Amino acid sequence: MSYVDEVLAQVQQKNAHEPEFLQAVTEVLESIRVVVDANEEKYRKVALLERLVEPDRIITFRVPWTDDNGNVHVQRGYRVQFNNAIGPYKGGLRFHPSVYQGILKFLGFEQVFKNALTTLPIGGGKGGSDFDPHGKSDAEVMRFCQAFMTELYKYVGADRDVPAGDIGVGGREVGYLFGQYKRITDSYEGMLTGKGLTFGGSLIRTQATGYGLLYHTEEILKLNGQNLKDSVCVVSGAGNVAIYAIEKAQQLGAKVVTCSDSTGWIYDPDGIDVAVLKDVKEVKRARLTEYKAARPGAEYHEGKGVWTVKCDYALPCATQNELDLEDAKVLVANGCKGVFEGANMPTTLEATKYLQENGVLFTPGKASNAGGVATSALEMSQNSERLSWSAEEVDAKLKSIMYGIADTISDAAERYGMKGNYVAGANIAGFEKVAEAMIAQGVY
Ligand code: NDP
Ligand code: 2IT
Repeated sequence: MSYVDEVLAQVQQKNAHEPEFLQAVTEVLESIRVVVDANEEKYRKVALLERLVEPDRIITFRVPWTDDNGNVHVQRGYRVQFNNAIGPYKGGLRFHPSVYQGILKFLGFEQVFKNALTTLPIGGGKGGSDFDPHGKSDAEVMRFCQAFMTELYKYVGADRDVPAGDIGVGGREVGYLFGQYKRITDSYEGMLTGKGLTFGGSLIRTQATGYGLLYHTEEILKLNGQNLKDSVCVVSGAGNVAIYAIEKAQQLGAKVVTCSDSTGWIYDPDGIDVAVLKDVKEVKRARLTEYKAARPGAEYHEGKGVWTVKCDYALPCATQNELDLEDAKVLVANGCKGVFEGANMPTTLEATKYLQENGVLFTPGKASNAGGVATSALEMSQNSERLSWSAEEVDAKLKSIMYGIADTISDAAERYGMKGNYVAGANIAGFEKVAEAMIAQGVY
């Protein structure tokens, strides 16, 4: 049996109850097969793949918090410190009722390769809780964040592990988490990113994932003789990534006609009004029915449906496995020419395969959404030198990183005779860097 198949079988056996983690590992190991086959003896000798698929450690803890009526609730908190071969663990925190160890292991594993692609010195990690911020008051969110950090502070630090936001964790939550760390440790350090601009945050971090996705898309389209101007795009999600992806797509001349949240979706034939969307989601924290109320020309539909709208390009920006084989078939039938992932692993393995086989340009989240964590690393740099860079400076660095990633994954795919297979390119380029660092540092 080949080394890849051996390790895949072990991973399946040991992690049978973590389907998202199995999916992420399968995608990566399948696409680095050619590199592993060429270096089998060298990698086997140091059990490189076995070490790559096992997190350095997983911390699990109880998070008790008190609601506004004085009732006490208990949530589960986690931090998965996956791999720090190329820098301190780095990756977001997710607060969502679906969170369990398998989701955070998949996200931490993806983060290892994504962070390698940014070219910046950051390892991979992820954390979070099954806490649901929907419908909670600010005071309840604050008490939860304080309780969460009261345990997490023991394991993080500016040179050790630097969390940030993800689903359900934005500027408000990062502020409360930072405040509690500062209070407990009596130190003021850049141990979290996505901070407010008055206390060490970086300009453009809020916009970075969405803007970065579009810079990446621009470059991939350029490599393939296409561009966004006058194209029609569909976007899913209505959170941090989706909002700034829509904003930048419009700035680049595309018309974005959809967005979605966890209960329904919007079709706005005149193009999404970003100011209205920000007011509904960032200020009021309301449902998309409020968007419809403010835009009578738009349609609101319950459930899932953005992939049924005819488009040139699709940008999934909500959550994992939100675009399946049936959706991929509809996109292809409607003439979609490219799918660029803003979320982490939003496309199932079957859908990815179908899109690639039908000539649709496809880039995986670990490449196309890396702008968020890259700008987090720029925030870490600014914190270390105790300076703040201008928005223009950060945006220029973000752009150059995202163009660079597109070129790197394109080159890596070509080097191994898989031109245009950006999934293979991203996994190979990320893996090569991490593998070299792990081998150089000895067995641990
Ligand atoms: P947010 O919490 O800001 O937004 C998530 C959006 O997706 C919301 O509109 C949410 O609906 C919607 N949604 C629909 N279905 C689900 C579901 N089943 N689970 C969770 N959300 C759902 O998160 P982000 O925009 O930050 O993250 C979106 C994706 O991008 C995630 O995959 C995340 O891992 C990834 N990502 C985020 C980065 C960042 O910097 N924030 C960086 C790189 C990747 P509702 O409004 O009803 O809550
Ligand atoms: O998935 C991701 O890359 C993020 N949620 C951002 C992580 C970060 O540390 O900025």
